[in-house]
Amino acid sequence: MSKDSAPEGKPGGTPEGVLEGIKEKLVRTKELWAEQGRLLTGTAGDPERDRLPPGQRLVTDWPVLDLGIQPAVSEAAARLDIDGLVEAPLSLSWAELMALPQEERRNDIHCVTQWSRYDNDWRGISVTDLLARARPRPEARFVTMESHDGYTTNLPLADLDRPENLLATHWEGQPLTRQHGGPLRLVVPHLYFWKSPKWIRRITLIPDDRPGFWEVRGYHDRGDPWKEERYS
Ligand SMILES: Nc1nc2c(c(=O)[nH]1)N[C@H]1C(S)=C(S)[C@@H](COP(=O)(O)O)O[C@H]1N2
Ligand SMILES: [Mo]
Repeated sequence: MSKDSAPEGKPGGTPEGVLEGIKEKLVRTKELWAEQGRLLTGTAGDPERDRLPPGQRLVTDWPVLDLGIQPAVSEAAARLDIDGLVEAPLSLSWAELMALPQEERRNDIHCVTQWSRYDNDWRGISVTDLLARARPRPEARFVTMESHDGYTTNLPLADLDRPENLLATHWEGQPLTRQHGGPLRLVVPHLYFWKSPKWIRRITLIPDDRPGFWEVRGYHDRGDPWKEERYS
């Protein structure tokens, strides 16, 4: 995975001024994998029976994967907005986030590039809690999420509004490091890890699906690892 950290050329096909300096070669490689259906085993997994989804292998380290931009987001600059189709839009500062109940979760994570890591201990803020405060309107069916590096990803609202999901600030008792998305990242453990934005800035509730960075580049719209939903 460390070969992913080499800086590459300029981005192509991205909005002006956004995602400048991303690892374009890495992005192209992954797009090609998606076209070719690389890494697919063609077997369905059963979460009741197996702990490891099909085609995954277990790692004990924690690989770093991103577009090559790791924004330095200070706690003073950290802010989370929940907006769009909600009755009570939220724009929370770090202090306001810290004043909310801090919860813990333990879960397994699964990256589409085939690594899985068991028993990650997180601390942070409950997503269902925050959504309840923002009060989604009935027309809200999907979310689009934005991060400080320009990354975007999408989810059905039902996949975001699950009790195991967490807006994580800590991992194994320590503040989440910058490389893993600190100070604030989302963790959605039941889907491939590209659905868990690092350096999260905004969650917008919308009526219709809006594919994000990887989803427009051939990745699956939902990304269930048990169904091997790697690519569209
Ligand atoms: N903001 C942002 N979030 C992101 C990414 C990214 O490039 N930018 N990459 C995604 C991908 S593809 C993966 S596998 C995980 C990797 O998280 P990690 O580096 O903490 O292992 O973050 C996801 N969230
Ligand atoms: Mo990934």
